[in-house]
Amino acid sequence: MKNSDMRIIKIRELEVFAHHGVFEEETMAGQKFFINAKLVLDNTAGQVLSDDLESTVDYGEVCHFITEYMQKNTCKLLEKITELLCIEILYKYPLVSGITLEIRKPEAPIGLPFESVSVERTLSRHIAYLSIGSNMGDKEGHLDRAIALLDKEKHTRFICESERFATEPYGGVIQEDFLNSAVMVETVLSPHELLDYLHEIENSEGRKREVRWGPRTLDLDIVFYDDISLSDSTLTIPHTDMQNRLFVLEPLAKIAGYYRHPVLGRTVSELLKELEARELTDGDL
Ligand code: A4P
Ligand code: MG
Repeated sequence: MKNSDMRIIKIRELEVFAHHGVFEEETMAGQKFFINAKLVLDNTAGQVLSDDLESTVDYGEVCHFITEYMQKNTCKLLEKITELLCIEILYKYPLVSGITLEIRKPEAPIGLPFESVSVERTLSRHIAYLSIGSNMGDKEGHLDRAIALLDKEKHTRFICESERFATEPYGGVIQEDFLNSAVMVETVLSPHELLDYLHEIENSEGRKREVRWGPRTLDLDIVFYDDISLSDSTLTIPHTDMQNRLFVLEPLAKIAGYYRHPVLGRTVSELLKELEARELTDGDL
């Protein structure tokens, strides 16, 4: 990201009296915490001259939100409260795309002279588009439960799903028809963490990896993650074969037709049209 495209709001040494800690004396009596936050706001170029609070994030409101969240929740570990607060702020303030938060505890019961201890965490919010499919057992049920699980943990939020399409199997394995859709999520996970989480969800629906491209209770693939392009031994984003798959493009066009493939440089709707044209030509041969 270019520096001119972002704005940074910093909050320094916000003092909050709260009850986080491992020891009973900490959770009972409470103590002072100091919070430092750096909020990254994207795409603010057009708003440089705006003098309107609506065009930015109200730091006063953020300070009150942090104070209330710190006081309403009690965690043993500074790590946990820091993580939770980062996630809550990212989801509550859509203009904030990234945050670095430090929580300092100057009165931690250490029994030695020290100035303070603190935990710092940096997290960013990302948009991912997933392709989801099932061709075994209760297909609708597998998809329903996958979507509920995508929204269960704090690190990932379900935003929307396309309609579901009954599709013929792609890839040459003779098997039952699939039920496919596309899903948009917001997540603070990295691409590999998201893949691990999708595998957990697949496993919870009894997914077994027996035949490549074979029958499956549930398959969750990452199609896009922001506009990144990456490839290693476990993960390729955008999904390598998405431009050749009607069962990916057709649902995806319903929720992200305008989304531009970062490598091919064409939108999902354009890729869909091109694939349909290719399939028509192949059918004519
Ligand atoms: N992997 C690499 N990149 C990704 C990514 N972007 N998203 C790796 C998810 N996984 C990715 O996948 C094998 C490995 O691919 C993963 O462990 C991950 O490290 P898998 O789901 O374990 O195995 P698979 O699904 O049998 O193989 P593959 O090649 O991923 O198949 P696809 O691409 O998932 O296709 N026809 C219709 N109509 N509808 C379908 O949904 N699905 C498939 C499976 C075949 N035919 C279909 C459908
Ligand atoms: Mg897969």
